Amino acid sequence: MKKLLLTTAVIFALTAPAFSSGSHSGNHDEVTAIEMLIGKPGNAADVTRVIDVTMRETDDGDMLFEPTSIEISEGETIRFNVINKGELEHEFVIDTFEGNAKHKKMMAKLDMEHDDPNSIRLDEGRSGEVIWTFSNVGTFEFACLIPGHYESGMHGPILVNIKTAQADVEYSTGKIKKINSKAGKVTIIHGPLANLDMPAMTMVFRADEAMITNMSEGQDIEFIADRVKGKLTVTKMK
Ligand SMILES: [Cu+2]
Repeated sequence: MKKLLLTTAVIFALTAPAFSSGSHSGNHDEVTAIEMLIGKPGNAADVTRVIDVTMRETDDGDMLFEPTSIEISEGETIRFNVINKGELEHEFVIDTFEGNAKHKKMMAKLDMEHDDPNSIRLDEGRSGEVIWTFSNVGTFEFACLIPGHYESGMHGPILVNIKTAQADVEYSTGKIKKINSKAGKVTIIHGPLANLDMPAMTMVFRADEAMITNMSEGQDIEFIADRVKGKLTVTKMK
């Protein structure tokens, strides 16, 4: 009797995984355990950048993500702060185009609820996060795979670019024309700004207090400017 029970248990153990992977029609479960083409689950401690993602419907019956496309440098670990500002349930899934297309097909048959590290599903008004390390260069996709939502506009490309070394940013030359320390602004007659793709001209830049203290009108400088919160800012000077 004992022997018979044991045999039954063994048969069940062998059958169960085969059945569960069959119902998922593929290696859905295994995929998350290993590194995916798009990268791998990231650690909160490694986050290099935060990207806010909004999901909502429009009055015209469209559904969308904001932003509509995402650009990332190879190796970056991103915290996606995802918020559902719509009135329906939505999800944010990142994968290859093929992966999403396959998943979408399955979802059309059965509205599965994802709980993989590369996705988050949110009820209306809720927010959550996905932390992901993009270890491979390529074009990937973010999407909502709830039936009908992709077709209503809920998808966009993720471009993972080759990493450009910070050391490659060249200093530009300039002459300080005017300083407005109160407003944190400085007018510089400058040469081309290669990293910003800007020709030589005279422009107003932001600069923090410490930077301005080291500046005087008429001074020749070498500097690096970048967009900080949408404003052209002097980030380095020598
Ligand atoms: Cu959706």
